[in-house]
Amino acid sequence: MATVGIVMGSTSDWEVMKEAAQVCKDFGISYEARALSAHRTPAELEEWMEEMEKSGCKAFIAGAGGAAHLAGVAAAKTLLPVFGVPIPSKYLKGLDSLLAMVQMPKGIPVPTLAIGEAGAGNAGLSVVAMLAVFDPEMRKKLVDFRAKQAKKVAEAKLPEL
Ligand code: RP5
Repeated sequence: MATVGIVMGSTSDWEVMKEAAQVCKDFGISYEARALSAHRTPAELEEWMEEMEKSGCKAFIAGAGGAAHLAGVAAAKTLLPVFGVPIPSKYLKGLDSLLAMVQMPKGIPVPTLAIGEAGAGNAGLSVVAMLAVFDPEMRKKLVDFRAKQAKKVAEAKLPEL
């Protein structure tokens, strides 16, 4: 059983999507990551999502590039939240992926993060924040993470001229 399902349209998306997996790992959240496509393997995607949901998954993170319908299709198949991560694409640099996710018509939402690694990491942190609402231990971890991050930024030195 995994708490988070991380899905991406292709194994080529892993370089970006591993940031989401890393956040899950850092916060002690179990995850299962799969490369499954909305158009190349629609049946397998549906089957995997059903299995994940049955075994207690609480949220999905979906990353795809180009005409990135994966997150929208995934959101249509579940009542669980699906966070979208636009993957940088070859010609349009991920703007196409971003618009495909963020411009979902009203009714099936895809909360969409930034293009690329920052978005993948923030998708992981969004799941953390969601779980922290009901889990005091997770909340404590998030408080510690924020404090550590703030300290690092506040103590950073600018280079001398
Ligand atoms: C999308 O097409 C994937 O999410 C990936 O970002 C993009 C390119 O896929 P590959 O041609 O590298 O398999 O479906």
